[in-house]
Amino acid sequence: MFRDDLIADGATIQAGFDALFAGYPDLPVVQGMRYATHGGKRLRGFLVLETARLHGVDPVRALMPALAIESIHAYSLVHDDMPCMDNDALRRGLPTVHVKWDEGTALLVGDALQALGFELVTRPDVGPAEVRADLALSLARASGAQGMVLGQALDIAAESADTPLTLPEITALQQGKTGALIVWAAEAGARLGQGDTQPLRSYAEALGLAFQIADDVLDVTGDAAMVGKAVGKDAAAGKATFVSLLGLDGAQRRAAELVDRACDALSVYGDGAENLKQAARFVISRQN
Ligand code: GRG
Repeated sequence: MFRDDLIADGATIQAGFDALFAGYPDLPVVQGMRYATHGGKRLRGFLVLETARLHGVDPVRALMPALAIESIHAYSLVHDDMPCMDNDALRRGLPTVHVKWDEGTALLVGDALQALGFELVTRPDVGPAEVRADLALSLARASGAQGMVLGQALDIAAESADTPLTLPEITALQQGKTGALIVWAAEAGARLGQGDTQPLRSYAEALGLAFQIADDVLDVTGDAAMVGKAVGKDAAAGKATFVSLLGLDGAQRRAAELVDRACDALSVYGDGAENLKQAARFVISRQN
């Protein structure tokens, strides 16, 4: 059920981007936006659509927030891959935007995707004005200097630090860098339905950390050529990772504990949250 829904939601999100960009001019920046929003697991968009279903929200209202979080996520990847940051040549197994086009285009693609995210959550069909304002405010906090950008800044600072990060430090870094957008995506359904965000926040905080630990595990165990990642790049650069701090077994155990915690947080929803529980298990069993 979860895997079918992830695939179906991924197709809905792709169709949404196709329809959106059909009205845009055929310029390199737009080609880059299409390219950067194509593919990926669509986990964040799925979380928006699934938590909206859980709150009985009309799927039409949830589509733009789902596209918004995938757009912000895509912007972060485009900028993260640039030579001034991680300098990666491959993303999702394909050349990164600055390699396929150039650095100036990649900068603009990221900028435009970020702006698009905020445009999409404030579109009239998303719902009442107070809901759209709440989505925009929380998305700004999750993606900016209190969220993802903070995590990225801490990551950059760690590169020139004298000693590797401790476990609490790397946890705080990843809560911003990867966790904040995942939390926003999971809370979005409750925000759209004007319900309680707390259970979904608890779920997503554990899920986001499990996701990042699984990412560090995959850096060591995964097939880099398949997924376009540098195996153990952070560890090779002397940076602390969950695997370097906890060991491979310890990291896998910690991720499994976090998935249990994520599932426990959903008890208030009863059987309705089965898909979200399966999503949490998927996050630590995925191969890319
Ligand atoms: C440039 C402001 C700025 C932030 C960048 C999110 C981020 C911060 C950098 C991404 C670097 C990275 C590879 C982090 C590891 C975890 C992660 C976010 C992986 C990519 O997310 P997936 O696996 O990607 O959901 P797909 O391709 O499936 O969409």
